[in-house]
Amino acid sequence: MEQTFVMIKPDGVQRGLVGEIIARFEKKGLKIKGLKLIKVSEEQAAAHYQEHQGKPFYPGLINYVTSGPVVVMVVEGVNAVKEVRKLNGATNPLEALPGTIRGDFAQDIGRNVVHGSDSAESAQREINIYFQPDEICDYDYLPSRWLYE
Ligand code: DAT
Ligand code: MG
Repeated sequence: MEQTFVMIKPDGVQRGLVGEIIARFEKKGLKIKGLKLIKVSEEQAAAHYQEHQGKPFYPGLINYVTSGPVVVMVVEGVNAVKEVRKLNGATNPLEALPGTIRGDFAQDIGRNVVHGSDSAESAQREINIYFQPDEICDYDYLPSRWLYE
């Protein structure tokens, strides 16, 4: 099993999309192992987006992600990283297909509603920025036997 990190960004929370977005991950059969609503600190945002430091959109990105509460999640599945990024859709909502979260709910790359880690390694790094180990819950996810052969 693979874990990934998901964030419903401030626009997603403010626009009342939290339930809709979580429902998509649930219906896909992804196991939610951690879930909370938080305000992202400057330090967390800088650590999360360190790969983008120095790029023209970086200040706006940090401003955006720290501008209001977000929902952070630890999500598990056999190919959780890829499955989440597929459900999220392309980074730029203009290129995101209908049926994806960004394709259905966003229009602007700077307000693209949701984040998903780009690899298992990034996921572990990002989970550590936002979660304490005791906030991640291990439990029997009963649908597993109906999801995987
Ligand atoms: P993703 O969120 O799909 O992993 P990324 O890691 O390349 O995409 O970029 C992180 C976030 O930064 C992205 O969700 C939105 C913002 N961003 C990326 N490229 C941008 C650009 N050219 N202009 C404005 N914002 C951008
Ligand atoms: Mg990324």
